[in-house]
Amino acid sequence: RHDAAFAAVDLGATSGRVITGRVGPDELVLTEAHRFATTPVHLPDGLHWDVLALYQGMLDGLRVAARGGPVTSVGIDTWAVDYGLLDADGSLLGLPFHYRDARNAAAAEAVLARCDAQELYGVGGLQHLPFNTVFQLEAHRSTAQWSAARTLLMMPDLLVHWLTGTVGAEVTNASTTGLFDARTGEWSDALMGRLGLERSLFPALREPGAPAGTLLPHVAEFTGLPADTPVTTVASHDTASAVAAVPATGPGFAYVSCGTWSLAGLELDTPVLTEESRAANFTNERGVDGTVRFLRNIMGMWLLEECRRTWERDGVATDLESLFWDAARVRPFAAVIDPDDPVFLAPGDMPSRIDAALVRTGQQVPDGPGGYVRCVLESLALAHRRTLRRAAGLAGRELTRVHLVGGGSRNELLCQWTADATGLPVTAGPAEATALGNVLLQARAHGLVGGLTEMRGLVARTQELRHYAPRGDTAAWDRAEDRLTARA
Ligand code: LFR
Repeated sequence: RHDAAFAAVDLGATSGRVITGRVGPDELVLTEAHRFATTPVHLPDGLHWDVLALYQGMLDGLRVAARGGPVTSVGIDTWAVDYGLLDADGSLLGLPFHYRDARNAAAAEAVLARCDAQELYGVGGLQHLPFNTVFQLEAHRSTAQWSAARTLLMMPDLLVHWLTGTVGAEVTNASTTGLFDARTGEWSDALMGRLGLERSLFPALREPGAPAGTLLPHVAEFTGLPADTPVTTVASHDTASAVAAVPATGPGFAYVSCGTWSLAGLELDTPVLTEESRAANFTNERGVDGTVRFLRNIMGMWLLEECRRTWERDGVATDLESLFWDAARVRPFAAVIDPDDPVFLAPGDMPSRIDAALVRTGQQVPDGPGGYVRCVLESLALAHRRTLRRAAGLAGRELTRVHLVGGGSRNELLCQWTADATGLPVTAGPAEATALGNVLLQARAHGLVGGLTEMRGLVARTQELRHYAPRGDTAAWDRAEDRLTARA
């Protein structure tokens, strides 16, 4: 086996990155070529992705990557659920909506009035989130764009299309639409029919690892990459990529993929589509090699990011080091919230919304940024604990370890408190799990690494990980949890 370099395009809710990953038998090294903001844009009709800025950021990054040496292939992952519509000529119809747009809640209700939640869950196995693609489409249907739409492409598929001209629907991301059959791993013609959605809108599925074409001539010219550079289908849903790179070396592991969202759950072989699981709002998203990510979305570092955005607007210093320093000195459990409260979903003043939630539940509001940071991190650790315990119960599993990956794994307070709250050892890192998963899927498609176990072994051997042992006092977390339930 030789070694080779792969370019991973990884777009997230706050930043986009192009990262080069060098892979060899005992080598897995990432180099960041380019990073750019992915700030959404408010237009009169709602909140959108600036998809041209994303595309240009990706091209700029590929150009930097190309200067660093030969690139064997390119792969793209982004967040899930969002899409663009193409007309009969293949042109994009309007700017893709952002999943935090406010139009979805009413649309979700309209869909559920026609097709009940049990039926949707029985097929798609998705937790109810107001922004699931199936609900967004309902909102889109009343627009002029809709009648012209011939093809729906999920965000990474749209970017792959612009790089290569090819059209396809990558399965891990397709599984977040609500129109995908969690059992068969195929589009659900039945649900599409039931909801009056044209089957022909949805392209043929592609598995991670499948070739997705080569660069269009103008892309090759701009980036400086050879025109025969292949684009490889990766696990294009960022969470699927991140979980593929969890450095687990044995069974019984749970994961928390912690960035803007905390995605906490287990990897299973088959979906859990029971009424109990639906009521607990657990999702069954598709992973690499037909695995199932049985998890719940927890509001995640978004709470902290939005607090900081508000403080910056108000001229308050938001240097992370000092915020965490202050947070560590606030009295434990002075204030806890339920991060999953939908009031926290939309962009806007987060400290005020936290205050309102605390007042509603008869708690004192924090008297400074450190208090809010402590409230957010302790509440997230509690939510990790609640979610992982529930997942284990629903799936009939015993948990032995939590792998915390993603940007949140750099946060020592969150890692330690997650260990304390769950009573389980936490292995933290890699922070760039998503980019690693993207690179590894490409490397595998090019014969450099084997299946999931081998990929994970390579991550475990090559990446710097930190270990947090649970510190005895789970009782304090039990009491905090009881208080939260009592007040809800
Ligand atoms: C994480 C993520 C989650 C998905 C959310 C919205 O980046 O992809 O898995 O639920 O973003 O797409």
